[in-house]
Amino acid sequence: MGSPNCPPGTDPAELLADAIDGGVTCFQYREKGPGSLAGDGMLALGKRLQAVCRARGVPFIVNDDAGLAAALGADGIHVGQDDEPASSIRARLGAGMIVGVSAHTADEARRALADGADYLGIGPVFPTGSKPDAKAPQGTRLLEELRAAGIAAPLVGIGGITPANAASVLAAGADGVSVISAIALAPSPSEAARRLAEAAARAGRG
Ligand code: TZP
Ligand code: MG
Repeated sequence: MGSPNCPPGTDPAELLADAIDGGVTCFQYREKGPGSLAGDGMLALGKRLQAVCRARGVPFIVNDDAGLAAALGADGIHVGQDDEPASSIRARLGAGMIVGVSAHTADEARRALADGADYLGIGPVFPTGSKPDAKAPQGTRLLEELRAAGIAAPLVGIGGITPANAASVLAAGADGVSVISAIALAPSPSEAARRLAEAAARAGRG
């Protein structure tokens, strides 16, 4: 989540605190799209969101921007297929950094794991309104394929996931679900997070 994902007039740090209190176990700072902050503003919001995560013992991961991840001393970085491979990011940012990679095919998934990715983001599972350049939704097919192929790495489903459909993503083999709008645009972010955490617990991944 980043500031453009939050309802107008909402403080992203307050929204995040509410969401973590409801059950979010990992946070990715993704400051992207129309109206997003840059430069000092992006850094300042990152510091505030990181402080919220630290106070609650939740890992803070930065999307895309290795410079920002290093400047903040983030716990991890998440990159896409067009970014630097996991191996060179880790070489640059340090062995202790969590490195996540988005994968849309089994080949991309295998390559990212061979490059040393700690976890994979798999999606978009369902249609998403939060990423205009997202690839076509693919359902839970790739999650199932990766598990059937014996891949045991942590997999996180992403794209259009809600408390109502999370169970199908977890049943397909995801270890967790990653959401933006289902929490950030919910009438109660903490309640939405609580319902997602319950779905994970019911699937044995709480
Ligand atoms: N990558 C694939 S879908 C997506 C990203 C960043 C957006 C997910 O947002 P939402 O609102 O949970 O569909
Ligand atoms: Mg990216």
